[in-house]
Amino acid sequence: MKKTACLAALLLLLATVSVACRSSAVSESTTESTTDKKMVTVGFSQLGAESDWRRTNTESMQSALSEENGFKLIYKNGQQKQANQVTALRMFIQQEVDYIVLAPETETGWDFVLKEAKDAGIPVIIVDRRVDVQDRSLYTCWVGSDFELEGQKMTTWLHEFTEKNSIAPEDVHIVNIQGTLGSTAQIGRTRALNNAVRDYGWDLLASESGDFTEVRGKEVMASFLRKYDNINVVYCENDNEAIGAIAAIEAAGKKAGPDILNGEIMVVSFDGINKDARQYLKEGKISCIAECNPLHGPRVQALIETLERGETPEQFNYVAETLFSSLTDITSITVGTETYAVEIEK
Ligand code: GZL
Repeated sequence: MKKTACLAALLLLLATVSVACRSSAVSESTTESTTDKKMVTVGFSQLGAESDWRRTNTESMQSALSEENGFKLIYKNGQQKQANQVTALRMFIQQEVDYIVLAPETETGWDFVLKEAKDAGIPVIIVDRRVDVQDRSLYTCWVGSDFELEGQKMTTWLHEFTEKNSIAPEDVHIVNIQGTLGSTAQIGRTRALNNAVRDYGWDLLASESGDFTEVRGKEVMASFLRKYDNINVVYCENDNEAIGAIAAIEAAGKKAGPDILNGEIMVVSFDGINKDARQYLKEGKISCIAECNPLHGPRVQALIETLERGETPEQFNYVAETLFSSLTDITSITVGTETYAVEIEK
């Protein structure tokens, strides 16, 4: 009897030890697999949700910087206020994230908080618009568009249009519905237009910010129409403004279209993301859209993965972009020494 009891006790002891080993092995392997899958924590400060472009950009970032891709993403929407973005960056620093990604509302006012991130040893990646800081080592790299080039492509296309249709420069009466003042997209697109007005001799009647939104685009266009009776071109610095402007044009009993010597008002725009804008392009209500690509998620993911490998990425990473138009007689434009195809959409 005693022998049996000893044997049973021994077997129970062995069973207990083997379970303990297995569970520690499991926990080690789990620990090991967790160690293998070191999640990279990213604090992403997005400027807002003002446009289709912005919402598409946010979706792109969230799907690229996902758990299955090895990221823990902390997303903060700044609601178009730099102060909110500064607060978010300070929170990311407190949380000791591995990387900060910043999509800045406007270019200035970032030196102090970026210095805090640098002092905390957290690399910062700037996405989309730029930051204007004294010390460029305050951020590791930037990825986005060449906004002035977007504007140069658009104004070159407009110049080609006037040449092909024998429209004298002094007969081009243009208004600019600008983007958010002080944002890199607005600065670049506005600079390109102002330089074209100077170089080609167009009549620039007025410029005012529509803040990249449809509501403000409509309000600004309505006010322009009340003030000027000779507008025949509207340069909208994004699609949402263009949709608002067309609503105002039609509410005023006028027609958006390319026949500008016979009373139509040509609308040109930037982005190419908004479905309504692309439909307007097919219908001829918008004559040309300069692409501004929002799909920066995979690009930022690649930059972080480069840094994770201990390699150094380029500091400035530009995205290639095109022009879309429904007018078939301009199939390419040349800016400087570069020629760009125009994608015709009918
Ligand atoms: C451009 C981006 C601009 C878009 C707008 O990269 O910053 O902001 O053109 C968006 O649609 O609101």
